[in-house]
Amino acid sequence: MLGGVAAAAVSLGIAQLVTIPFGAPADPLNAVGSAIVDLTPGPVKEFVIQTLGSLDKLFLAVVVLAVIATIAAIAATYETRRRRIGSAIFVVAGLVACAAVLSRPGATMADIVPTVVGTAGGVAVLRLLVQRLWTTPNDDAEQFDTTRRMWLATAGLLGFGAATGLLGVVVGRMTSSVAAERDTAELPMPRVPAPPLPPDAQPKNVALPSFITDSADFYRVDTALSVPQLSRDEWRLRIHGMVDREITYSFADLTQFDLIEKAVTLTCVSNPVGGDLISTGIWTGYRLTDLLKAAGVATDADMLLSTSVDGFTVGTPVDALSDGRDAMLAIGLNGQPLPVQHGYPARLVVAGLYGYVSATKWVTDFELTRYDRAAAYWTKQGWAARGPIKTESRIDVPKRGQEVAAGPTTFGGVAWAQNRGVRAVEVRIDDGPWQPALLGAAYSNQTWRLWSLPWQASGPGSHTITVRATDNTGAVQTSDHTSTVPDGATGWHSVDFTVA
Ligand SMILES: Nc1nc2c(c(=O)[nH]1)N[C@H]1C(S)=C(S)[C@@H](COP(=O)(O)O)O[C@H]1N2
Ligand SMILES: [Mo]
Repeated sequence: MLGGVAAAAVSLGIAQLVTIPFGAPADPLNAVGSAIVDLTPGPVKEFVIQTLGSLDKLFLAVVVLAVIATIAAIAATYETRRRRIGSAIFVVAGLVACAAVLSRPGATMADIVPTVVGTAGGVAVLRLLVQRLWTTPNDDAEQFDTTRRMWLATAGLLGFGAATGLLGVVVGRMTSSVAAERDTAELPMPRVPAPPLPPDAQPKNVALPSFITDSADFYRVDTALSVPQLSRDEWRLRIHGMVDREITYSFADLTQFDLIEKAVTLTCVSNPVGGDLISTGIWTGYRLTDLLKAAGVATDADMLLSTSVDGFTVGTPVDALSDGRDAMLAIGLNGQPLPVQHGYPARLVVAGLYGYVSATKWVTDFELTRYDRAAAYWTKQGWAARGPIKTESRIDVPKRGQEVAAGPTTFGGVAWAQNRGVRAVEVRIDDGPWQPALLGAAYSNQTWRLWSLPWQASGPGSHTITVRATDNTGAVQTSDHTSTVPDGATGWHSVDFTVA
């Protein structure tokens, strides 16, 4: 069994090395993982995102490696000199991996070379172990010899597999990474800069998230197992479908358009009540209306189906692109070129819509189409076709179970209703009356609002704090608890705490 695992390790290690000249799309492990992500039912994905957050990808990698090791271990026990059942199982696994590689967007026949070479290497090791190293012992001394030889060979092969695999991954990342390009890339000055932040947007005396989220702290959600590495030179944006004429922009072509800057709060539809899949950034980019004008959008097109370089799709209502909310093709976040994991070199940002229908990262393709003809990635998995962000609020202080010292204290949190704006936030302690919270200054209807509530803690005892927001249409956040599927969670956020 251990020999089988060693054969699999060599197989994967060699495949990683051979992947280097072909690039990430030819990486069989990555392709298998991505295929699993795509084939996993939506609710299961949702569960994993919610429970593991950004650790979801590490979890998947560990599971995939464990499954491969298990299959290899079992396969090896069926391999004999005459009956090559183990080898056959390796070949079948190799074929499955080839299919996964070819199922990736943009894959070519050449991309299966690393998988084929790796599979051949694995089979060769399996044969070697069975034919050359394993001899049926005649006596105890020979038994000892055979066992020792097998252990040594297996350990050596495991080490070889791990070393080549690691080398392949490290060198592959180094040669394909656009991190260095991104770090030195220029972000031109916007012609229309974002208005400055009012000094009182951030409430005092309470440790709340910063109104503008640090790029390093910005939440991240995507299906990309390895972050797409797309240089500005390689980047193209093709606009096609229901348009008067097709256009393809290069990155340099974009300079003909007005560069604008806007603060927008992004929110994930998978954000549970009280969750942290929400962040605010200052985005630099080009208005989609400008980019689309040259193509001429047909009057009966009602969906912009955008696709990323790794095949993720998003459907955005055409209405939302031209109703004055300044939907944009963003190239910068917080005054820097987009971080690679947030979509370098270009992504969509459309205020007021959950990320799965508005925020395509590494975007390369715009198809103008109709909701009755096309469906995007998450809609096919059971999420709503349209996803306007719901009015919600969250308590950041106190934390659940926190022990608050008796005396004056300040609670606080955030509230959001992008594209409508937050008018009021109310807080209730236990079953007491709703009290108005102090609101941080409003920046725009496209950003969240921070709130605080001074409170006199007298103890000891346990309490519950509950929050609800009212948006600028006058609608009060609903108390109905619904799940994140299909179009975003609702309900009031409550936090239990104690006074010492
Ligand atoms: N290419 C690509 N873009 C994507 C996604 C993705 O999986 N792939 N996920 C979307 C979702 S669901 C969200 S919530 C936002 C998150 O953007 P962020 O990671 O920059 O915060 O990206 C959107 N854009
Ligand atoms: Mo999302």
